[in-house]
Amino acid sequence: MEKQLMSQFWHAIESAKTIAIGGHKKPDGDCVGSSIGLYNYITENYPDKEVKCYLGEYAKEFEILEGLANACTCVDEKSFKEAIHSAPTYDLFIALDTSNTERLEFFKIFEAARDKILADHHITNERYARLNLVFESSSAAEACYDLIAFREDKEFPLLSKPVADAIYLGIIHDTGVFKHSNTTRHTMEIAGALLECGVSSSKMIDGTFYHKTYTQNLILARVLLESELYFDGKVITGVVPREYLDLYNASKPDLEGIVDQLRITEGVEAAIFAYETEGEGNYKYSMRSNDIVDVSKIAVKFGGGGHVRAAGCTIEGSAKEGLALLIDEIKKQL
Ligand SMILES: [Mn+2]
Repeated sequence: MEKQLMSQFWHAIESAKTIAIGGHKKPDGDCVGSSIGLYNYITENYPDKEVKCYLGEYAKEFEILEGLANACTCVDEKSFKEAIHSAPTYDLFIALDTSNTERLEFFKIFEAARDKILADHHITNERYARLNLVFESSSAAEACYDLIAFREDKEFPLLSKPVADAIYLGIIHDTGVFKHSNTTRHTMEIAGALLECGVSSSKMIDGTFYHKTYTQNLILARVLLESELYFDGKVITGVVPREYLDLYNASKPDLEGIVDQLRITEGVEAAIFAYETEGEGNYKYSMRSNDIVDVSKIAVKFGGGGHVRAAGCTIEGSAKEGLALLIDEIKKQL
């Protein structure tokens, strides 16, 4: 990343008195980790600034992060509306881990802010802010680390535990605990430096990544039981209709990780996981691939986005119709 852009990023923060940090809808570990990491760093280093994090409904496991409860405004739909309604006009909005404005959960607050900047790692980022820093990084959390390292003027600065834990959490979630192809030497070196900051590594990995609630296990089991294979087992699909959420008393965060379980099935190249969104009769699709298929290309075709090996989109209509369209696109690449 160009030094000039990074210096402009910090200049925007320094020039603002009130700052909002926000990420994408259905916040995952990277979205929460990068937001809280940057929040903790700014509040530690600029105690005179008023900073608030705006995150949608996140998984309970992330409460492991120090600062999360203080930082955040919102966890459910009711408080979401209240937060939008009562939000002041911020001097600066920092959007993290979000490739376009449709994906940005608190777009209204972003729109109203006097200045807007973003830091992201999605190749499909639409550069919708005044200042756009799109890193070639494993995660938004890794991008935040590089931004902090730039400000500290050290390759591997010593960070406080609340900052280090949050960034570590973001990295492990977007790299699948350092196993996805987006993990680089730099990612590992940062992780090593974070260990020296006292990160609770096994607590973060087990507590937020491998740990599953009983509800999550039940819904995962149901999806696996009903999963379907195509093209000699190269493609696998799994579906969660709205009624399953009620049946198992589950919510959206409980669906996290299901697509990865599908992807690791022997012989599978690409996995599609579909779940019905509230009210509208649409399905949201998460796609993963192992070696060949560029799922980001497919997602973009249907108005979504993401990465080569992990991407998503929303398609109107039944899961059967949506899956047929996506399977057809995958077939072209196989
Ligand atoms: Mn991310």
